[in-house]
Amino acid sequence: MPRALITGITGQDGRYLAELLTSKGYDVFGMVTGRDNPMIPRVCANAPSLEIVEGDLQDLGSLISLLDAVAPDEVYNLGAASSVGRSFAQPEITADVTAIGALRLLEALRVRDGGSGAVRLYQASSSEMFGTARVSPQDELTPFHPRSPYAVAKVFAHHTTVNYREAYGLHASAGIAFNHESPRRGIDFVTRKISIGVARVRLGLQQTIALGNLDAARDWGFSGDYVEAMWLMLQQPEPDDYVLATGETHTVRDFVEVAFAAAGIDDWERHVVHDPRLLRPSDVDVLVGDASKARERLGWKPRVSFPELVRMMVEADLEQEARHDS
Ligand code: G4F
Repeated sequence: MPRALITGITGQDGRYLAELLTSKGYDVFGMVTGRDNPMIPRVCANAPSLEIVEGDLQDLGSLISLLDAVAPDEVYNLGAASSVGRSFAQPEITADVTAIGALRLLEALRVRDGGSGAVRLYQASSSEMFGTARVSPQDELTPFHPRSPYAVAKVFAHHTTVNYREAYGLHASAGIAFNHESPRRGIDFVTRKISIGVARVRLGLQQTIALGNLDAARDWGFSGDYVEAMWLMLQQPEPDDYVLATGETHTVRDFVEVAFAAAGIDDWERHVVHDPRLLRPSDVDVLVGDASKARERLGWKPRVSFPELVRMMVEADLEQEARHDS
């Protein structure tokens, strides 16, 4: 049975990936920094054979010990301080976990396996790295212009992954994933904030949703589709980098409108208030990806459309909020 280690197991991608790998017969190990994490029972609920193990991207020794103990065939580095907004308030933690954390994991793999490439690594790179992109749509060759401490950290992690591949022969691939969402998304992110807010407005539990920049446009797909591409990348004989995207872009305003419509509310403007405190010191205006390479070489394409994604999230939150209220 192949063995996989996932960092960032409690995030939406970690959970969908653990379920996918379990269904493929893997032994799956999910890394947490401490066992008191309240997400652990929820993560294990849908992947009963998942084994929770301790390790920390901020501690090289713990990563070396963990690789020794788990002896994985594949490692998925999904762990990061992943809120772009919060990275402005916590730039140092962001850099340590997201940038140096990826370096530590690469070092642990290098020390353990040298250049054998026996262990395959997936690095979660991000479309945020493109930032103020001069080219649209963005592909694997588009230059980076990061606009947040988070994005700067991801650029470091991305280049370091490529460097370890070239310098030491590691089988290390990076997925430059555009925004991907799901009912499991954390409420720090705008899509889930909107879907929960819409559900609560529909149920009469709140009147308004406070939002910042409504004009930002993102290429939003479904997390469950994106983890399939992560797995496919590690099945390739040669490591490489791939953009993962839907090729469509929508504004935050579009998301709000479609979400309210999914809950049967047409006059959404009455329920949205602008809060300037939610604006970022620098934001990314528009992102849209070209995933031709992933389509041609991996045979991957996202299945869930933008309206289906929004509806899925709103319906899940309507159910959840109605349960909490009863
Ligand atoms: O949902 P967001 O916080 O996602 P963002 O910044 O695009 O980053 C996400 O996607 C990246 C690419 O995959 C990941 F690397 C990253 O880890 C994360 O998953 O914000 C989207 C847009 C921004 O322009 C933000 O300014 O929504 C705008 N926005 C408007 N009001 C808001 C809000 N964002 C948040 N989080 N909360 C608001 O109230």
